[in-house]
Order: sequence, then structure tokens, then C-alpha cells
Amino acid sequence: MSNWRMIDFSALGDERGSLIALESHKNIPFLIRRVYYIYDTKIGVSRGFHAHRDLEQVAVCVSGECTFFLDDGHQREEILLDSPIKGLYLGSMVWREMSNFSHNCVLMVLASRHYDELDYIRNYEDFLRDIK
Ligand code: T46
Repeated sequence: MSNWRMIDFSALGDERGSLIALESHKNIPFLIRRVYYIYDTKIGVSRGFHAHRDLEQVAVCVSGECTFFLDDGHQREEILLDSPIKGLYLGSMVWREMSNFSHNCVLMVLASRHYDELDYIRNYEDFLRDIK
């Protein structure tokens, strides 16, 4: 089984519009210690190209769309994130590449740990070796 999955959020809507609340251990399956967002990505640019040794994240495209290419060394999948009501859960040791960012894409990511460059595996050959 892959270490990623989609999470459907419930939108609280009324005549004024919509609202989604994200809460640790409720609709987000870990304690949220960090939030970052990626925006203004130039057309044609791809990002990511790494895995994390020990990090859980949920990515939500709160505006626009982008594509995640995921690889755990056994399975590969391409996932389009194009809605604020869909979250992509990513566990540890998943190689990710993000591309096809729309001009209005705002990709928000909730993370289980503080930023730590030592947690990144940025070389694909090292990643394949480490998951063996
Ligand atoms: C991920 C994908 C989805 C920080 O200083 N603090 C942070 O919390 C983050 C996430 C990044 N940075 C610095 C590190 C780099 O100097 O911001 C710069 C850009 O980060 P990076 O090249 O790693 O960005 P992406 O878009 O390739 O990857 C990011 C996350 O780093 C990564 O954890 O899973 O988004």
C-alpha cells in the first residue's frame, strides 16, 4: 500500500460562501507543527524532486491547480490537486515532483515537523538505496 492518499474535507457553506477548517488529529492525521505555502510559481517550472525521511504532510491547492508525481520505489502515481476541498496526505519516504502549476496556484502544505534540511533526500539514487 502506498504511503499517500487523498483526504476529502467537509466544506461549511452558506449563502455567503464556503469555509474549511483543518484541525490536528481530526481531519489532519498528525499534530500540525508547520504551515507553508507555494505561490507565484512561474509557468513551466517544476519543484520538489526529493523525499522526506520522517515527515508527514498534507498538501491542499487552495487556489488553482498543480500536479504531484509520486513514487515510493514500487508504485508511481500522478495526482491532480485542483480543489480546496481535497487534501493529499504524504507520509515519509515518498519521492515527489510538482508541476503544471496554474498561474493562480496557491499550494498550502501542513507539516508534522519543523523545517529540517537534514530530513530531505534530494538525490533519487540515494532515495532508491534508502528504501531498500
Ligand atoms: C515538500 C514540497 C511539497 C524553509 O526555509 N522552510 C520551509 O519550511 C520550507 C518548506 C522551505 N524552506 C526553504 C528551503 C529552500 O531554500 O525554502 C526554499 C525552497 O524550498 P524547497 O526547494 O524545498 O521547495 P520545494 O517546492 O521543492 O518543496 C517544498 C517543501 O520543501 C517540501 O518539504 O514536500 O514543497
